[in-house]
Amino acid sequence: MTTRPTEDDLLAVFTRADLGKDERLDLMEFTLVLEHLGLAWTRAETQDRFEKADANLDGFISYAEYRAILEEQGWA
Ligand SMILES: [Ca+2]
Repeated sequence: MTTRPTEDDLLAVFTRADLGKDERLDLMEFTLVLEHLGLAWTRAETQDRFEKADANLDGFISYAEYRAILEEQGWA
């Protein structure tokens, strides 16, 4: 991705990755987000980011948590 994604893009990426359609991402779905954003990480790095993104420690990434991690990492 060469340009900064818009809010619509970010929502589209989240929605596309949310295969369970439960408005939250598990680790596998989070991996899809990274692929959509063109970020290639190892399994260990992905797991580490996932755990950091999961602010309320429920094992899933909500849209708010997803937005927070994107901003914190400077991806959006
Ligand atoms: Ca969570």
